[in-house]
Amino acid sequence: MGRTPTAPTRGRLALRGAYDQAAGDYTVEQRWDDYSAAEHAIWRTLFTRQRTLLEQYAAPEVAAGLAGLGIAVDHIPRFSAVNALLGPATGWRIVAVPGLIPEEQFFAHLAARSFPVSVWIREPHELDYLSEPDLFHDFFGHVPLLANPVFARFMQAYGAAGTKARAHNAVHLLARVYWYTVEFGLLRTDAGLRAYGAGILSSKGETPYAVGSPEPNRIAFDLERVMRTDYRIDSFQRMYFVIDSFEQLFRASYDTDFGPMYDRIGERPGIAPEVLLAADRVVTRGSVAGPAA
Ligand code: HBI
Ligand code: FE
Repeated sequence: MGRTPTAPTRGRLALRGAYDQAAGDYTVEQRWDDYSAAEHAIWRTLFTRQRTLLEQYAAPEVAAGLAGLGIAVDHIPRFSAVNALLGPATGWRIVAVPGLIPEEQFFAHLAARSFPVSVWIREPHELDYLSEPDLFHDFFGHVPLLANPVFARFMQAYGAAGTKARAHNAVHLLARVYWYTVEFGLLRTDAGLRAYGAGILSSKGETPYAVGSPEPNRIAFDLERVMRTDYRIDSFQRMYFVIDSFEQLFRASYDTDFGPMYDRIGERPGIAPEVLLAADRVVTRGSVAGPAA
């Protein structure tokens, strides 16, 4: 490896993780014994609050994953204990990282079935919002579905696609797929729409908003449509893409050659999330929708 990891930049934001202690693949030790009582209490507060929303708003696979991985309310999870259950379930493991890591290493981890989880947890004044992924977002939002075999295979295929996207200069297109599925995806179920995206599930406000608000647009998932759609990082989403099953997501990422899509979309400007197209299969037309494009 031979090079010292440096913190990736995100605009002008300084990232707060201890990057100087990371290995070449950006992993660090979790050092569970170093968490303070106050940090465990933050976990407890966030976990309790989000868990109560799951039954009404989340894909049932999320609660199943939390239960199957033995995640307790009273303390920050020990990654080693989680891995002892996650490995046998799907072959995945979680690894500790200082925070956001560069795309290249992020994709490489996913392709190798390891999911990077930030070691630090937010402070009391940040319970409702923060701009970097912390342990609560990474863990509560992402890890439960890694216990689902189909979703886990999708994540691995996504990571493998990352390497190809770099060669096509299309990482920004693949990032939109991640955003609109892994972070902000909705699933159609017999009981109605449910959230499976981590950005939704780790947010107290966006969980009911994504599933039930009349404001955002919601349209049926279509891979190329997703790749063409801009997203916002500083507010609740104005567009959500709805999948019918995790199998659909896996098929879309595994069977499709993204290369021709990347070439078709190229550097064309993205479609604003408020905009609905004639070809969209609209699930709910939001109050943010502009005139038909
Ligand atoms: N690093 N720790 C961490 N977590 C992420 O979700 C993450 C990242 N680095 C890059 C990255 N995500 C994005 O490029 C994704 O859009 C692919
Ligand atoms: Fe995330």
